[in-house]
Amino acid sequence: MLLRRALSRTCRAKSLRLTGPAAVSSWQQLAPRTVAAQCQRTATPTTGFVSRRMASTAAAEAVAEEAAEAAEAAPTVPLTDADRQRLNFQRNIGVSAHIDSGKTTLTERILFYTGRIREIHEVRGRDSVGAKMDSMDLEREKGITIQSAATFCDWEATDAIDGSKQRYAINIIDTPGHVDFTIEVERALRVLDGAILVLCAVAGVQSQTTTVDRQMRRYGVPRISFVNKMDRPGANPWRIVQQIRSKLRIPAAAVQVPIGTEDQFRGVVDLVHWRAIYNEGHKGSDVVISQEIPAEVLELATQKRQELVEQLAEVDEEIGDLVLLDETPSNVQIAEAVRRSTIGLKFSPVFMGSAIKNTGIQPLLDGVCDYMPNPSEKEVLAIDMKNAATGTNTSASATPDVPLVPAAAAPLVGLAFKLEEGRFGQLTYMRVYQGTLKKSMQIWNVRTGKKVKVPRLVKMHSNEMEEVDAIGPGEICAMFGVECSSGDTFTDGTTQYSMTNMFVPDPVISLSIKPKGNETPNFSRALNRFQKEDPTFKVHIDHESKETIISGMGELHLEIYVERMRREYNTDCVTGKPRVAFRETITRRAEFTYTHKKQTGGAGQYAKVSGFIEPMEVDPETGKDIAFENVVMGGNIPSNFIPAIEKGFYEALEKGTLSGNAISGVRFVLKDGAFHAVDSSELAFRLAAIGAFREAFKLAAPIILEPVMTVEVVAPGEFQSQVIGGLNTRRGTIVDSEVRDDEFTAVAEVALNEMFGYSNQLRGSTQGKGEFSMEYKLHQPVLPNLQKDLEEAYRKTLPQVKK
Ligand SMILES: Nc1nc2c(ncn2[C@@H]2O[C@H](COP(=O)(O)OP(=O)(O)OP(=O)(O)O)[C@@H](O)[C@H]2O)c(=O)[nH]1
Ligand SMILES: [Mg+2]
Repeated sequence: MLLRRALSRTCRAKSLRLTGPAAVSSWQQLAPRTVAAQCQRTATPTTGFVSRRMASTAAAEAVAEEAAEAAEAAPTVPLTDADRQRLNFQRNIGVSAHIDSGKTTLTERILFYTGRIREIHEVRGRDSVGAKMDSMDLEREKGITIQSAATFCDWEATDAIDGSKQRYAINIIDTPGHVDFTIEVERALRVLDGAILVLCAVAGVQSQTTTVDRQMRRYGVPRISFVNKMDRPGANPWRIVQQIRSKLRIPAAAVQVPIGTEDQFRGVVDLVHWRAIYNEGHKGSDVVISQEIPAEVLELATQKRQELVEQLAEVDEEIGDLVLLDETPSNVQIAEAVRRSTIGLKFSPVFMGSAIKNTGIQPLLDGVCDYMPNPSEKEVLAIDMKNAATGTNTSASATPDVPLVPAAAAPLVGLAFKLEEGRFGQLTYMRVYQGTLKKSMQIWNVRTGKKVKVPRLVKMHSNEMEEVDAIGPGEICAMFGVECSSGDTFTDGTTQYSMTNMFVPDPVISLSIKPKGNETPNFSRALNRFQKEDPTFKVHIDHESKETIISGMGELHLEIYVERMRREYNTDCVTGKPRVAFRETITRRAEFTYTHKKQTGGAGQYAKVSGFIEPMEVDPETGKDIAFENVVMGGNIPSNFIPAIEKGFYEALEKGTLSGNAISGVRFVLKDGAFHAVDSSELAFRLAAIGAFREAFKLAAPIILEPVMTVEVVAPGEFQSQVIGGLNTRRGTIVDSEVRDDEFTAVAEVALNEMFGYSNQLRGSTQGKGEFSMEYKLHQPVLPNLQKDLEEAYRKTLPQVKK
């Protein structure tokens, strides 16, 4: 406890200073606001401990000073001692990583050691029960996680300094690794305060590790790295630490050293507190701590502790100063620095273990309590829609600037981050950011302005639920019977605070679908449900062919939904060939001046808009490459018509004129226009924007883009030339390759259009021993001959213009 109290105090004393190498600052550049805010937040006093343990006047003064500071930082409702006491022992963490790295297996151990489940069941285990968090039949059959699952548990953490025990409440979300289900990771990380990044001790940083890392940066999520599968032959945690530094560009260092290798792996040396930790007894439940470091790892441990201090010196001022003075930091100082720099997004401590062999999991849980932020240590900002609505800003363009405080007495603000349609109606997962959500309470949906009552409130334990009466701030829960969309914000009606939306990637693949035999209402019921639950799954009717088209993140994504229609809705379907989701964009700026005018008897329609469109790159922070800007001066267009023009622009983007695919990478700048007191309307301005955009689009040298994927292949070394050859024939560019003992990895960039049938080819050329994963990288212009073919094919589908 002393440790954690001291930590918060030291961070307050130190201002944030970037002392690290280029790698550090490049990591920070991605979330500078969050970093600064978090260090400031780390200052939040842990009065709960302080009042219990410090009696001196000086200490009391310090507490008062800290409370004053906290009140300043949180102008609304300040945290009370009771809030702090609760929040200090609350953690919300995600488990995220590449496919098959052992996230669900790890979570199963966490549930077992915390007493949430009585027995351990393995993913694809022989007992055919399956892991708790993979509750869907399809997940158990395929041995993969498809949906993220939430649970909660209590962990009695051991304080490393004084050995006291303290109970922590931990909410955990186990996420899928397959990139097809990436939205599940996205929304989990959107609402979590910290994460465990799991890595395989042999394969290390893989393609989806990089994706997950990007998602963590997007939401400023601090992460502990966990090198799992230490029991595997060829396990090498030091190579993985190196990869975290070089490939993910995060300063990282091991905080443990393994005792025994491969099948002899039996524990870890805790480098921070200089002690050995072994797992013994039934399923490793007995944690044996010894102050004696085994002789065979003593030298390595000494060297790795030194490396840890050196890494910390790069990112932490206090350790940096000590190292400069040639002083050796104490255990407490090292622990403080690890926590400070992890929460400050400057460092990732690396833990190691083997989930399957039940080794090293309890120390990881202690690490979550020691080094992950509590909910008050992560800055959360909301948009005040009252302000946003009065300006010309829409919710999409407003910047969040209202800090939320996880005080139980503050006005409620919660985010619905995930929906599930269940037998008892809609289940809505909520993260409560401030205030208290109570059963039977009236809450307001900020987007729709509708008031609803909360009929039932539950805490999720995978697919089971536990009824609760109230949920405090900083917690995760689910509500039953509240209709809403994913991403909606709820308040108690006293504020109009709205949380920003999460990043939703565009679908890359689509296919036509129709029910076998006659269409029943179940067909559209299922599609509606899936679409509501999953924002990366889209359904539309192709007006030319009249087919129902479903689009998603990959073949597996769509395959799972087709299978779920059969199982859950009794609807067998026939699907067409998967097709790539092409896009259109512009390559140069084009001006527009467009008047929409119509006179049909009564009131006419009149709207004039002028401005320009220009190419736009993806904004690395928001992931957006479409923007609407309004710079109209002097009221030439009344501000109430501006949203209609924005709407028209977005409508025009839905279908490009070259190939009928959606348009992206465009900024629309509205400079001027004119209106008529009687004939102007929202409709007229919307149509004017569409007309203006279409005209300008033709002049802006439009092109067709195709999705290019990062493909990662892992196969035994002897097949290397066949695999590389196969990727080359698909016009792939090899960007990275690595040969390990008897296995190699090749990473290539290949157009998705060239990837159909690759799994069969790979199986054939590697005797079934090769595996691959694929992730969307970017859209690139198609080759001229393909552009010609696509344009021609699209022209043929259009109604013929009479001569
Ligand atoms: N050797 C070894 N195998 C492990 C370990 N942990 C998990 N596995 C195995 O790795 C496979 C994948 O485990 P999961 O827990 O399903 O992995 P995951 O990361 O949840 O997978 P997805 O959710 O589908 O991405 C299973 O066959 C596990 O038995 C470990 O520590 N050592
Ligand atoms: Mg899993």
